[in-house]
Amino acid sequence: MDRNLPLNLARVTEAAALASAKFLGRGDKNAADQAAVDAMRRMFDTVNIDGVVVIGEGEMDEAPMLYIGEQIGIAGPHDLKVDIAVDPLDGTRSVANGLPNAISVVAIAPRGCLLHAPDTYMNKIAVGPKAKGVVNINNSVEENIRNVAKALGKDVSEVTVTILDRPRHEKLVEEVRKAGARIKMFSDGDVLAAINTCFSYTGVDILMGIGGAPEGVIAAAALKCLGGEFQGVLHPVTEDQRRRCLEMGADLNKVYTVDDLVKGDEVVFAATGVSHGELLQGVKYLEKDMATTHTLVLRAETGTIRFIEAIHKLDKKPEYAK
Ligand code: VTB
Repeated sequence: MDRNLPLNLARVTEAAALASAKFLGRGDKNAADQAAVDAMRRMFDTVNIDGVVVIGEGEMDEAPMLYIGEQIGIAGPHDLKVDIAVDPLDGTRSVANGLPNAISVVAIAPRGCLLHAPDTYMNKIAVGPKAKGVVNINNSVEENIRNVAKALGKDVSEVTVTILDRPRHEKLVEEVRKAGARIKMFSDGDVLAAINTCFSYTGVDILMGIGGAPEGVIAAAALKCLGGEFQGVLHPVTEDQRRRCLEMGADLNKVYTVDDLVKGDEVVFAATGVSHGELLQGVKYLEKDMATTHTLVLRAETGTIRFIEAIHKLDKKPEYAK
């Protein structure tokens, strides 16, 4: 995989972040999402790949851009055939409501390497590299927390589990409390929450709970690069979702590991903060016509972790002006 591709991907997520951050707190999640999609799609037209979207904005009839199956990139005969997973704005509600942890995110791997996840829920567990190998999504919550505590050299009371704030997690919250660990709830964005487990300074040790399956593939791509662990079990809630999972050949009892979700070692990943978070700063508007972005860029082959801070001159990029 071209080693400059990750840096080009940073341009793609920066563009989407800059475009959607203008909608922070304006109460319009669709406008924020549309701006991110348009900007991301446009920037992809500058990237030398022969790409096909496998995780995107929906099926072709639901989404005019970045739909599943869309061919993107400007490929020459020698450019790599790749699978693309995008979430132009993970946390549309967060942006609309002026809340933290919204990101724009892209993962790319050679063709056939990213799982075509059905658009349903997935029960997930994620931990950072130090706790790799000690969790099992089929174990009890208490056992997983105890094993992570041991691996991190912490007391159980010092372990923090991060959980998506949804009514469906009431029982999980109870179990974590009973086990004696701390909880950090978040309102949206479990891709970033999974990544946070790989950086101890975010204060988060384990992600647990049910989120979107497509987001699970994107999180697994990042955790493969970061050396963390991710496990997911598909969790369709309606008969229709169940049927779709089976039609796509998915196994509802299988524990999908990082290697099932993202094959091989050639995955690259980029995420730019839209609103502020523990790991990535959101887009900040400085003096007139200036904005900053903060981007995480990862490459599994070498394991390099890059944080890129960029200052954008908005008078030269009028499409992102305030
Ligand atoms: C989660 C969350 C995402 O979808 O995956 C969630 O992390 C799952 O769906 O940011 P519900 O909102 O129905 O719980 C998002 O909120 C949006 O993709």
